[in-house]
Amino acid sequence: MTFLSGGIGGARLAYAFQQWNRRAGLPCAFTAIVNVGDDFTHLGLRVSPDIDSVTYHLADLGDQHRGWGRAGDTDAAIREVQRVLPEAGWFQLGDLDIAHNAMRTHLLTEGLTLSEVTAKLTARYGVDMRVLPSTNDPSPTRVRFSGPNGTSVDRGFQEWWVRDRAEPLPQSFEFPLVASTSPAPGVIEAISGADVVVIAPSNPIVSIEPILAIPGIREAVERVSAPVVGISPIIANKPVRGWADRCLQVEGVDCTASAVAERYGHRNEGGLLDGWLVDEGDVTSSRSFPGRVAASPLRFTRGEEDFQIVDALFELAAKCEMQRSVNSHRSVNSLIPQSERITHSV
Ligand code: FO1
Repeated sequence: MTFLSGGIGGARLAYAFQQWNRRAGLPCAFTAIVNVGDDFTHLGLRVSPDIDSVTYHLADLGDQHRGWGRAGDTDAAIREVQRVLPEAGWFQLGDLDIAHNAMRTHLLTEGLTLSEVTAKLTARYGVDMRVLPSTNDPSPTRVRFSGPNGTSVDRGFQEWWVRDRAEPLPQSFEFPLVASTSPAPGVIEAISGADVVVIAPSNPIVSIEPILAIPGIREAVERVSAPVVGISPIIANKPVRGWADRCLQVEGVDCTASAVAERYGHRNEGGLLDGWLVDEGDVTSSRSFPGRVAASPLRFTRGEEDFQIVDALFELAAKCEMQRSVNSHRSVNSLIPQSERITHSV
């Protein structure tokens, strides 16, 4: 079971998968492929926010209110930065988080790849789920703004998202280095060998798209024989958190569960999804999506609702699997002369 993850929605899904796996008493069968487009160097530290959100949630160390950083962390270091160098104090790195990012920076400087650093740090935090960066190559998300007289400027993602609180609305999001990246070791195999591929309820534009844009990843998802199901990051036309609505607006996508499903596309029409899991209130409006649509409560609580979401996801995946095997049977059948075809109703 492999899932594409970014931001807080991906981290909460990772935690739900982990708890479901533990309740089932099974060895961990999940692999997270995590966005690295948010990564940047700040105060000399190499920060990987989406990898850290997944790691902290799985290690039960995450700040549940903010969704990022460490629970109960102190802020002596960042307050000193704000006192002495306020222009660098906008990114709230807690003291333990600084230690974590210093360890990442130290290991990277020693020559380890981001995959190796992530494997080492997640193991040290007792995390048994496999957490893979989408790529080991730098692939920063940049935010482009049109300027006067046809000029334009771009800004780092974190500067826009955190320092500038997602203001103003940009002209576009760009992944300028993505063409020269390659999937991190194990990523393509984790997709092609999966029995289910899940797209987490992450920001489709700045969390999932940067993963799919890594050469080979979108193609692997399109080609995989397993069912591909997504979880809507939008409930009742509002993002569960963050500014996904503003990001969707930049790409001309309505802030609705069905519009996001259409953006990912249906497998039979060259898209990615076989199935789409939406909040109960969004089922009717999602009828336009040609794939299978299923309903579930979609707000993670770290309690019973999480198990309901995972169960609903697996039930949807099983139905999509059945549909895919019927479709492939039909397509194989169509190659067989009519007289020799096996015909049975499913
Ligand atoms: N998000 C914020 O909105 N404000 C912050 O000050 C902030 C600090 C921060 C520090 C470490 C880290 O791993 C994540 C942090 N985030 C912060 C979240 C970060 O911007 C993520 O990239 C977004 O949540 C989107 O994934």
